[in-house]
Amino acid sequence: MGFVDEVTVFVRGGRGGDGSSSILHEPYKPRGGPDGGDGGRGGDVVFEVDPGLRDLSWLADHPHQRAGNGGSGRGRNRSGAEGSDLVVKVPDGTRVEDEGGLLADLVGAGSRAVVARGGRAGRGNASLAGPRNKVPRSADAGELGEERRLSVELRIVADVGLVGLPNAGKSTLLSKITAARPKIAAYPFTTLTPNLGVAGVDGVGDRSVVADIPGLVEGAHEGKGLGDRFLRHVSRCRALVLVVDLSSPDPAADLETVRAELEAYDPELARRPALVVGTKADLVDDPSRLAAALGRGALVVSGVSGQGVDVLAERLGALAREAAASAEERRPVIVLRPARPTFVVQREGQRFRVIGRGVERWVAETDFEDPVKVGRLQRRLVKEGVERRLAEAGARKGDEIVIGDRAFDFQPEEDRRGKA
Ligand SMILES: Nc1nc2c(ncn2[C@@H]2O[C@H](COP(=O)(O)OP(=O)(O)OP(=O)(O)O)[C@@H](O)[C@H]2O)c(=O)[nH]1
Ligand SMILES: [Mg+2]
Repeated sequence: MGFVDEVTVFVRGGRGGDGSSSILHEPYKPRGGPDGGDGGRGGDVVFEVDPGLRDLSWLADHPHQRAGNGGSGRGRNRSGAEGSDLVVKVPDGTRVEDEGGLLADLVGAGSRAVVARGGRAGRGNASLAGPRNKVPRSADAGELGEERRLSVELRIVADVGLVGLPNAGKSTLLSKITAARPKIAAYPFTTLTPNLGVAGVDGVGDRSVVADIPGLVEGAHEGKGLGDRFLRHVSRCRALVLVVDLSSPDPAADLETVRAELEAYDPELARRPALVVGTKADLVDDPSRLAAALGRGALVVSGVSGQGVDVLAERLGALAREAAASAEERRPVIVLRPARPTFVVQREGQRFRVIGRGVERWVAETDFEDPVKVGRLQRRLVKEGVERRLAEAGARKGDEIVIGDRAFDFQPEEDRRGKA
């Protein structure tokens, strides 16, 4: 029932399938070759915009999302099946962050971003065979998928936002210019979550998405009333309609309060294309005079008598058009992080520690009983630049190196080669 616009979710890409270690045995052939196939890659967790969704409540109820694991490779060069991707539908305007900051800001139907990559597949002994080792007896293990804790937030995407003090008459106007039927009542904070409607459907003015934002009070930007929870939805509206109750004791002061809150939250909001609307005209004697105090171009309307509603609908269309022309085109933002997790080298007294999810994982996945696998790990670390960075950090031959919960002696490759 409720409207959820903030949620924490845990996502995990599928594990890559293990490579197979197999030797072909054929009758009447003296020696078969390695024929272990590669594993299949792990599936990704993908977020994709579905414009039919209005909030994040589904995710709130299903906070753990995992993609499929890759299958293991098998003999006769058969590769493992690929893990299936998991596509999670999210509403338009979903922003995704992890500890490292913004990951994706998904705007527009069909926008998608990979939020947890599947692990790479392990190679089978057939593809590991090379001039140095023609018949490898072992294969690679698949890599674990990425695992992330995500902060997911919705900032609704609308052309026009209706903003004003509580009880000003915003929801009433939304119900007049769109087919939306929000709750309307004679007390403040009737609207607790943003309502959306589409204006201009019947040909009056341009088609535009209008959001009715819960009322703002003085101090909203510092958390008063419903606070800035809803100001962030305002931030994505291209144009604003400032709704003022003409029957209030001081309409001009009300307008100032709303403007000041927008400005305090984000100075850029105060510069957005905006229209001032004085409503409840039916309740006052001289609405035009009161509206004049709201500045030039302020409209006079009444949600009850219907006065001025058609003019409002037309002006709204024009405002949305003007805002769309001046605003940047809305595009999804997807932040690309380095494909491989990076690492850092830290000195701890006499020893050196290498910290990085990728390298720690490689070490954790290596079978240290198997010299072939240890050799492969070494080559992988060299290729990743671990050895070079250790040397730069001052590590000398024989120094203790710690990666994850393993300790090693530093043996730079040049030395190993020299000995061989
Ligand atoms: N007489 C008169 N009453 C109005 C008019 N517009 C709204 N009202 C009344 O004012 C009250 C508040 O209207 P809403 O549309 O719920 O106001 P709101 O700005 O959405 O209020 P919140 O959601 O609480 O922020 C209701 O009792 C409406 O019937 C109007 O033009 N004339
Ligand atoms: Mg309302």
